[in-house]
Amino acid sequence: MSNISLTVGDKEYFKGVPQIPFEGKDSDNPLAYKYYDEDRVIAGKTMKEHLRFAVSYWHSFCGTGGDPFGLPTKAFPWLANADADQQARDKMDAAFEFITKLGLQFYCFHDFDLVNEGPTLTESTRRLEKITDYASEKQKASGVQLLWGTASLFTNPRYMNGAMTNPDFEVLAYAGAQIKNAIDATIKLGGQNYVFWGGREGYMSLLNTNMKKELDHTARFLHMAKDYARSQGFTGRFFIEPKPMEPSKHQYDFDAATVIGFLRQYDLLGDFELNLEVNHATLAQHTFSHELQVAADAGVLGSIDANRGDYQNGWDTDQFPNNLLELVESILVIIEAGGITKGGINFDAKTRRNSTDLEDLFYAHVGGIDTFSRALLIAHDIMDNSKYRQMRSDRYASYDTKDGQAFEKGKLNLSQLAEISHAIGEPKQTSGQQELYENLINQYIK
Ligand code: XUL
Ligand code: CO
Repeated sequence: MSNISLTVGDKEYFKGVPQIPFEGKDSDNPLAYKYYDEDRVIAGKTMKEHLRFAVSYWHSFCGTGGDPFGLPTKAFPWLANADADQQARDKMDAAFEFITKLGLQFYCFHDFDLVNEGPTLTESTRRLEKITDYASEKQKASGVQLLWGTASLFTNPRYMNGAMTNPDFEVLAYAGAQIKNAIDATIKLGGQNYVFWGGREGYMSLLNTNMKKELDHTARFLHMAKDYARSQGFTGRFFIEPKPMEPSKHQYDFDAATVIGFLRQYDLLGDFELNLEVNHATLAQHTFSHELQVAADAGVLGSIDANRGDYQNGWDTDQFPNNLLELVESILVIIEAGGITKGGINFDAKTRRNSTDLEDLFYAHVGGIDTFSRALLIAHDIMDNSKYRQMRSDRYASYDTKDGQAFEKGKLNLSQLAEISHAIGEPKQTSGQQELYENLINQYIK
């Protein structure tokens, strides 16, 4: 059972929704977990420790269903009070009720998810200080923790030309003030990580853009943010979240490989890792497992934003994850990388515009949590009981002995490679057996 206690104050927003129980795969209760059994131990860790699920504040408590063609569709009761401080507290009551009813451990926020941005920087700062006092109390009472905090440097019109990359120093300085506040809030709430997603850090047209200057500024900014956070005692990780486009035409943090190159170039590896999002991988024309593999191989696999895109649409639909095969393939990579240890799985996903019942928020999370849980069980089964790992290492067996091993160890030069090949002649053909691998994965989806 969850060690998270339910403290909802005197208001209950999700009336009639109980604490979500685990009932197993034969249950037909839509408000029960079929696969997420938090205390079940797999490979020495509980499911809860493996998965480290987080609820994202922005979609679930702030996202009211507006889109470029239509007005909001969702009248969340916690947004009804016009007083800024009271509305922020109501929203937080709803958030903690929701997270504790799901039995989850973590949440994530942007600064201006917690509070509405004020008319001045001073007023925004005051609002944030007030709500983070309240969040401290709610965290203490419930046991819910902060997985990561971040700052919204893309919503306000002042950032239309970028934040850290803005051609105007005054805008960059404002972004600095905002990030300082968001880092302070994260530290105050014991946040385990801090995220940078650069929605406007890119360009719409190269004609008016000095790319080198903008990237140099970004690196300088990230060093400043890291140095400030460390000086304030923050020991967590910083994550960069790659995304190729939207809202910018081209974003500098295009994909995992691009960000790793940037971090290496500007001496930021060591403190910074990646927060990878499924739908962002899709937009970059990669599979999610590709992005995970690139990060894992560079030692920077930090955290996950869980959702899915739409294979017919070219934009960021942020749907709740339900593609089991995609997640099994992804979790195979995560297991080989040693798991998600410092980050977690944050549901950066929104219910559809026409999913307007409060229960829909629960169905969406229950479904996403169960899909990840089921994928975790299947992936471990594949790793432990199938020939998958062996098949893949056998494929490279020619590098384990003799000349292949000498090549890997750097003991052969190009002339020697040529001599070896002359002696062997035409290599024998070896099948890649893709279909066999695919069948094996499918066989374990049961
Ligand atoms: C946008 C996105 C953001 C980041 C945090 O596509 O994913 O919500 O996760 O700023
Ligand atoms: Co995200």
